[in-house]
Amino acid sequence: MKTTRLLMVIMASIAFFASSTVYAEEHVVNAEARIFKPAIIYIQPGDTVRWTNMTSHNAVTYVAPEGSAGFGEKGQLPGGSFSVTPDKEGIYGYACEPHAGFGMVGVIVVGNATKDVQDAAMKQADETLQGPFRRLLGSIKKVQVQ
Ligand SMILES: [Cu+2]
Repeated sequence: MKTTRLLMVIMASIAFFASSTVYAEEHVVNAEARIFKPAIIYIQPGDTVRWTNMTSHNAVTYVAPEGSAGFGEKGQLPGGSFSVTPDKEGIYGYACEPHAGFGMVGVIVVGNATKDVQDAAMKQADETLQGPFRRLLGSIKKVQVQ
Protein backbone atom coordinates (compact mmCIF):
# COMPACT_ATOMS: atom_id res chain seq x y z
CA MET A 1 0.00 0.00 0.00
CA LYS A 2 2.75 2.44 0.98
CA THR A 3 4.78 1.45 -2.06
CA THR A 4 1.84 2.09 -4.34
CA ARG A 5 1.34 5.60 -2.94
CA LEU A 6 5.06 6.38 -3.32
CA LEU A 7 4.95 5.11 -6.89
CA MET A 8 1.96 7.35 -7.64
CA VAL A 9 3.79 10.41 -6.25
CA ILE A 10 6.81 9.61 -8.39
CA MET A 11 4.67 9.12 -11.51
CA ALA A 12 2.82 12.40 -10.88
CA SER A 13 6.14 14.23 -10.44
CA ILE A 14 7.49 12.85 -13.69
CA ALA A 15 4.32 13.83 -15.54
CA PHE A 16 4.48 17.35 -14.10
CA PHE A 17 8.10 17.98 -15.04
CA ALA A 18 7.71 16.35 -18.44
CA SER A 19 4.73 18.58 -19.29
CA SER A 20 6.58 21.74 -18.28
CA THR A 21 9.73 21.03 -20.27
CA VAL A 22 8.66 19.10 -23.36
CA TYR A 23 6.31 21.69 -24.83
CA ALA A 24 8.78 24.49 -25.60
CA GLU A 25 10.16 23.75 -29.04
CA GLU A 26 12.78 25.41 -31.17
CA HIS A 27 11.98 26.17 -34.79
CA VAL A 28 14.71 26.99 -37.27
CA VAL A 29 14.41 29.52 -40.09
CA ASN A 30 17.33 29.56 -42.50
CA ALA A 31 18.35 32.52 -44.63
CA GLU A 32 18.88 31.16 -48.12
CA ALA A 33 20.16 33.75 -50.61
CA ARG A 34 17.49 36.43 -50.19
CA ILE A 35 14.61 34.47 -48.75
CA PHE A 36 13.66 33.07 -45.36
CA LYS A 37 12.98 29.35 -45.37
CA PRO A 38 10.37 28.46 -44.30
CA ALA A 39 8.75 31.83 -44.98
CA ILE A 40 5.77 31.08 -42.71
CA ILE A 41 6.08 29.10 -39.50
CA TYR A 42 3.44 28.02 -37.00
CA ILE A 43 4.54 27.77 -33.38
CA GLN A 44 3.07 27.55 -29.88
CA PRO A 45 3.42 30.15 -27.09
CA GLY A 46 6.78 29.68 -25.36
CA ASP A 47 8.44 28.20 -28.44
CA THR A 48 11.65 29.71 -29.76
CA VAL A 49 12.56 30.67 -33.30
CA ARG A 50 16.21 30.48 -34.28
CA TRP A 51 17.50 32.06 -37.47
CA THR A 52 20.60 30.61 -39.06
CA ASN A 53 22.95 31.74 -41.82
CA MET A 54 22.15 35.37 -40.99
CA THR A 55 25.60 36.93 -41.41
CA SER A 56 24.42 39.53 -43.92
CA HIS A 57 20.77 39.64 -42.86
CA ASN A 58 18.59 40.80 -40.02
CA ALA A 59 15.02 40.11 -38.89
CA VAL A 60 12.94 43.04 -37.66
CA THR A 61 9.24 42.93 -36.84
CA TYR A 62 7.03 45.28 -38.82
CA VAL A 63 3.77 43.64 -37.77
CA ALA A 64 3.25 42.32 -34.24
CA PRO A 65 0.31 41.44 -31.98
CA GLU A 66 -1.04 44.25 -29.82
CA GLY A 67 1.10 44.78 -26.71
CA SER A 68 4.05 42.83 -28.09
CA ALA A 69 7.57 44.24 -27.86
CA GLY A 70 8.33 42.59 -31.18
CA PHE A 71 11.95 41.79 -31.93
CA GLY A 72 14.89 43.03 -33.94
CA GLU A 73 14.64 46.71 -33.03
CA LYS A 74 16.01 48.35 -36.13
CA GLY A 75 18.62 45.79 -36.93
CA GLN A 76 19.67 44.66 -33.48
CA LEU A 77 19.55 41.06 -34.60
CA PRO A 78 22.31 40.72 -37.18
CA GLY A 79 24.96 38.01 -37.18
CA GLY A 80 25.24 34.32 -37.87
CA SER A 81 22.52 32.95 -35.64
CA PHE A 82 20.12 34.25 -33.03
CA SER A 83 16.93 33.24 -31.26
CA VAL A 84 13.70 34.90 -30.23
CA THR A 85 10.79 33.72 -28.10
CA PRO A 86 7.76 35.77 -29.22
CA ASP A 87 6.03 37.31 -26.20
CA LYS A 88 2.39 37.29 -27.38
CA GLU A 89 0.07 35.06 -29.36
CA GLY A 90 -0.77 36.22 -32.85
CA ILE A 91 0.93 37.01 -36.13
CA TYR A 92 4.39 38.53 -36.47
CA GLY A 93 5.50 39.87 -39.82
CA TYR A 94 9.22 40.50 -40.09
CA ALA A 95 11.64 41.58 -42.75
CA CYS A 96 15.32 41.56 -43.50
CA GLU A 97 15.77 45.29 -43.89
CA PRO A 98 18.64 45.21 -46.41
CA HIS A 99 16.74 42.76 -48.64
CA ALA A 100 13.08 43.67 -48.14
CA GLY A 101 13.07 44.85 -51.75
CA PHE A 102 13.86 41.30 -52.84
CA GLY A 103 10.91 40.02 -50.83
CA MET A 104 12.99 38.78 -47.91
CA VAL A 105 10.12 38.76 -45.44
CA GLY A 106 8.73 36.15 -43.08
CA VAL A 107 5.77 35.39 -40.87
CA ILE A 108 5.55 33.70 -37.48
CA VAL A 109 2.14 32.54 -36.30
CA VAL A 110 2.04 31.98 -32.53
CA GLY A 111 -0.91 29.97 -31.25
CA ASN A 112 -4.22 29.73 -33.09
CA ALA A 113 -4.45 31.50 -36.41
CA THR A 114 -8.08 32.51 -36.59
CA LYS A 115 -9.61 34.68 -39.29
CA ASP A 116 -9.85 37.54 -36.75
CA VAL A 117 -6.14 37.27 -35.93
CA GLN A 118 -5.28 37.28 -39.63
CA ASP A 119 -7.60 40.23 -40.31
CA ALA A 120 -6.01 42.25 -37.48
CA ALA A 121 -2.52 41.59 -38.84
CA MET A 122 -3.62 42.48 -42.39
CA LYS A 123 -5.17 45.74 -41.14
CA GLN A 124 -2.04 46.68 -39.20
CA ALA A 125 0.17 45.86 -42.18
CA ASP A 126 -2.02 47.82 -44.58
CA GLU A 127 -2.05 50.89 -42.33
CA THR A 128 1.61 50.95 -41.33
CA LEU A 129 3.78 49.42 -44.03
CA GLN A 130 5.34 51.33 -46.88
CA GLY A 131 7.41 50.51 -49.93
CA PRO A 132 8.85 47.00 -50.14
CA PHE A 133 7.69 46.19 -46.61
CA ARG A 134 4.15 45.99 -48.01
CA ARG A 135 5.20 42.59 -49.34
CA LEU A 136 4.31 41.35 -45.86
CA LEU A 137 0.64 41.82 -46.76
CA GLY A 138 0.90 38.99 -49.28
CA SER A 139 2.72 36.73 -46.81
CA ILE A 140 0.15 37.31 -44.04
CA LYS A 141 -2.61 36.57 -46.55
CA LYS A 142 -1.06 33.12 -47.11
CA VAL A 143 -1.39 32.16 -43.42
CA GLN A 144 -3.55 29.04 -43.06
CA VAL A 145 -6.46 30.05 -40.83
CA GLN A 146 -8.24 27.52 -38.64
CU1 LIG B 1 18.60 39.64 -46.06
